[in-house]
Amino acid sequence: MRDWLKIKQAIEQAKTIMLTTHENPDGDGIGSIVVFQHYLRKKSKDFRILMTSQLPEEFQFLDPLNTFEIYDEKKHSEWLLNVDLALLLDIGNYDRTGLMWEAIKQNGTVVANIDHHPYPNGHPFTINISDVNASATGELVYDFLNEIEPKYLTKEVYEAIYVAIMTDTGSFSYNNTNIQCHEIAAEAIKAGVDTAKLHQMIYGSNSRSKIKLLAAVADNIQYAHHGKVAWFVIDKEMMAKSGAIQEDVEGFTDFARSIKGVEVSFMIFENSNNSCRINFRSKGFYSINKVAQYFGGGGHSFAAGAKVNGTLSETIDKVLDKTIEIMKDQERIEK
Ligand SMILES: [Mn+2]
Repeated sequence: MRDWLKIKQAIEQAKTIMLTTHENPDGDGIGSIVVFQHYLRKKSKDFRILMTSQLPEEFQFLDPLNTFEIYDEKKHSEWLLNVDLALLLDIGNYDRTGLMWEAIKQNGTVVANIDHHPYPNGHPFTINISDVNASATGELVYDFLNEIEPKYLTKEVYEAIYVAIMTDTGSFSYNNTNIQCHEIAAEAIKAGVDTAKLHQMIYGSNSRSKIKLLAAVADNIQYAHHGKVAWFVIDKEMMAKSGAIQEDVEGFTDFARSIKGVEVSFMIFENSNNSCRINFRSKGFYSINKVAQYFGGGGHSFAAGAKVNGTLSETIDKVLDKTIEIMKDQERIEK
């Protein structure tokens, strides 16, 4: 299942490589890219990191040389033509690479995918290493280096791996937390990583505007299905009033899930182009990626997302109804 030689060979055979992760990137995607960035540098490869959206502020310390670029068709399409290998990390769904995917597909680029998201409908990648039992893609990239070239597991690389695993497991608290991720964390500490400092850099630097938005959200949480569902909306007005930016909403859906009696939470975020971004979280009884998949999105059983076209009020009704319907289906199966 984890055929790392294939990845090693694909990298060896490629002269020019593109690295990317999903839009609204998280610590797992960013940390995993940083690990491969170190590896490709050691291998003297010509590579670029192209992103669909900006690095959230709390992760910018992982990119001290500003090597993460935002994909721009005008600037990058010619370079993309000559890419021999596109390496996708933690992508979940290929269309979460936005316009880049179209270019990669048209160019017939070799695509290698390393991920721990499920692919219930198959995948279009040349090489696919996906393992849903891995706590994070960071755990997989650790496994790659550990098997292929353990000497590259330096303190710096361990920092990126630790960030990937810590953020994707909710600081070792979610259901995906496993033996391996604790073992890797121990290795990171042995290598000299200051885990408390990393935690503080990521979770101890919330902006005031984020907290102001969180206050507005907390004030407007709605409950449904006998209090098992907690949901909230973030509209453009709330964003403007608080002065928050889109990245600030990361973690809000987890916050709503943390309420006593709540099993499922979701956020409806109003985008500017008559569409909404939906985030789903589950405490562990309900698989909410089924709801995300219904709306064309995807993700893990207990953390998933989707994009829905339509106005805010249309979307609220659709998403709430479907969530409860799918929860009821799962309650029937359990009985
Ligand atoms: Mn992940």
